[in-house]
Amino acid sequence: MKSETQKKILLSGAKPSGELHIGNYIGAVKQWVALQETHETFVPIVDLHALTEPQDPAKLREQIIATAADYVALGLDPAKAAIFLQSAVPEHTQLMWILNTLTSVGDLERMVVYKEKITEGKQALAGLFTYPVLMAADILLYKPTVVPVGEDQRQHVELTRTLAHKFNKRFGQTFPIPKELHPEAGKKILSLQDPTKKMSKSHSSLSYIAIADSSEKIRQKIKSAVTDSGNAIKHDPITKPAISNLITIYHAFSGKEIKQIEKDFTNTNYKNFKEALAEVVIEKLKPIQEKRKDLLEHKQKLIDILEEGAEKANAKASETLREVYSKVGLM
Ligand code: ATP
Ligand code: LTN
Repeated sequence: MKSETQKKILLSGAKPSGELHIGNYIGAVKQWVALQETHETFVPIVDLHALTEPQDPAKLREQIIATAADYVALGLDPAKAAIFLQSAVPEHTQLMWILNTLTSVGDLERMVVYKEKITEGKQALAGLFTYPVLMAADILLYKPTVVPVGEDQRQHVELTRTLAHKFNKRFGQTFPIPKELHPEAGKKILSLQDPTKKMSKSHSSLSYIAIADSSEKIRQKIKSAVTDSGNAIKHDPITKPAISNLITIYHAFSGKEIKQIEKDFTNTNYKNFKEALAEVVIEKLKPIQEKRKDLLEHKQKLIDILEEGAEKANAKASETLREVYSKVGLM
């Protein structure tokens, strides 16, 4: 038992509700790729979560397989990480039910992401409301030590910890308390069109750079990105959120320190910096896009990866669910 709680385990996931973008990469996937070397890694494509907003079935199927291609092309290694579909492991929804019986409606009503979606005009559906409980189930099933996510998911991971504490208190020690991890820079990449909002696949495509975007599109999107007043390439997220965001993207894609980037672009202007940034992003994405294209031409290989991942995930998930059912008194 003790060794299990000490084992390093990672769980995190992305929704196939659109195209994976560089915000997803910098805020989350990049960390998964680094940590798969030292952690037992579970990275579901959370397809059931995608259904919390209306999806066209044929398009959703395409997005699911494209997300699997993105995962692998971005560096997740199926030999090290279990890559699988959430819907292929029924324990996720089964544990969700148990956690639903411990979740207070008041806690769900406080979820900022839910409130924002309603303000944006999304329908107040029960699935959208209880979506953090399904996320808690995704996480707790694998008893992870770390959950690397973007900043927008902080409150959901907090709820997960609350539910783990509640369960442990009532039924005895079961779930280790997971810790969320954020990258040092880039936990919230901002929309290219509106730096008061995070980059999001549910907003206009000009506002994000998809992993699969062509060089032309990348140049165009960066060129038309909103900038702040002035012309200095200075990282100051409070007074210059837009240019700071572009500098953070440059940092994430080039590995150059932010101070160094400021120095390198001291005597230039936004236009020159944007052109340089576009080339850095294009260069970095090129081999990823080639791999992605190749994977999508061999879909059976992706399906095999997902099946193998689901098998690994299922072994762990069924063990946890059995333990949970027994502790709560189910036969
Ligand atoms: P949407 O924005 O459409 O609601 P999403 O991109 O937030 O979707 P996911 O694909 O599930 O949803 O996100 C995968 C991971 O990427 C999560 O850990 C999330 O926190 C992170 N992430 C998403 N957007 C950003 C962003 N703009 N900056 C940093 N991390 C992000
Ligand atoms: N809610 C997250 C996606 C998500 C997730 C998870 C992230 C679902 N289950 C488990 C980390 C761990 C989102 O909207 N980005």
